[in-house]
Amino acid sequence: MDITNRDQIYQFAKEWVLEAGEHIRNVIDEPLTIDTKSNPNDLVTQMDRNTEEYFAKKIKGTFPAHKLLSEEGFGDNLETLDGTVWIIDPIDGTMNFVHQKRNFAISVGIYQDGVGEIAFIYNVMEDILYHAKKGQGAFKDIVKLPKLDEKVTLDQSILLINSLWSGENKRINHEKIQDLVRKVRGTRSYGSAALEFAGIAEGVLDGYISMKLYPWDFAAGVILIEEVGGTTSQANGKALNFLTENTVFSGNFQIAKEIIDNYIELK
Ligand code: 2AM
Ligand code: CA
Repeated sequence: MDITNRDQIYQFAKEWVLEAGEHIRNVIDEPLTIDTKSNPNDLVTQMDRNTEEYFAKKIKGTFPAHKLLSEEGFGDNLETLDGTVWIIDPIDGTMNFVHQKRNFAISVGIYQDGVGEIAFIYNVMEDILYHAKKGQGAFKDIVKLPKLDEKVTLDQSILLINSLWSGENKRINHEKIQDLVRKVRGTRSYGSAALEFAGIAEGVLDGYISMKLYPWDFAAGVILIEEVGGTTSQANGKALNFLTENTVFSGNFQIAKEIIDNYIELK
């Protein structure tokens, strides 16, 4: 992707993200159609589908050769990341969207032959746009985010951790996670992977462990984190697979190795 081409794609993507977000804000108090997917707590609404369809139409209408990898079925069936691929979660944090009407995001990562080039994470209700172009740093609205703190230690860290504890997931050694929870300064769970990545990029959170994320949950986040000098991988340190679900560790390099080597034991 050459620079001119990338800037053009970035401008379209930004316009569409902001427009989709504005629409959601305008109709946030209207009644919602809520369905469930893989389980009774895995929610999807008409707004998730409509927003994804909006992006699919815009992308295919403007860039017919580009491909779309997305959550709600309007994307392409991809077997590789060859070419220009938009990886989109129309609403990341659907449970928050339904229950709280806030704390959710639109997440858009644009990849060229598997390399992350452009990222947007839009906190819709707070109207805050995190964005990045590869090699040019990460931004929160117009403010360039500094590189992550190189001096942070595990016992000064805030760790994002979600329902590792729940029945579905018996693939992790919970005793070691309990040791980790005792070791860090505090834990948080926001319920939107995209906003959790954005918080790490901003330097207000230091590490994130999830046992199950899909490419649309992390595609934009990976790019933002890389631009501030952080790292994202599977929870065992291996490279992410952008075509399947993954376990995920993301965070500050200073604590990544320590957590992955000493506290995350996958079975
Ligand atoms: P979603 O809201 O787009 O489904 C919640 O901790 C985070 O994990 C959200 O970013 C959520 O994305 C993601 N997630 C991935 N798979 C999920 C699932 N099966 N059920 C609930 N959240 C899931
Ligand atoms: Ca979603």
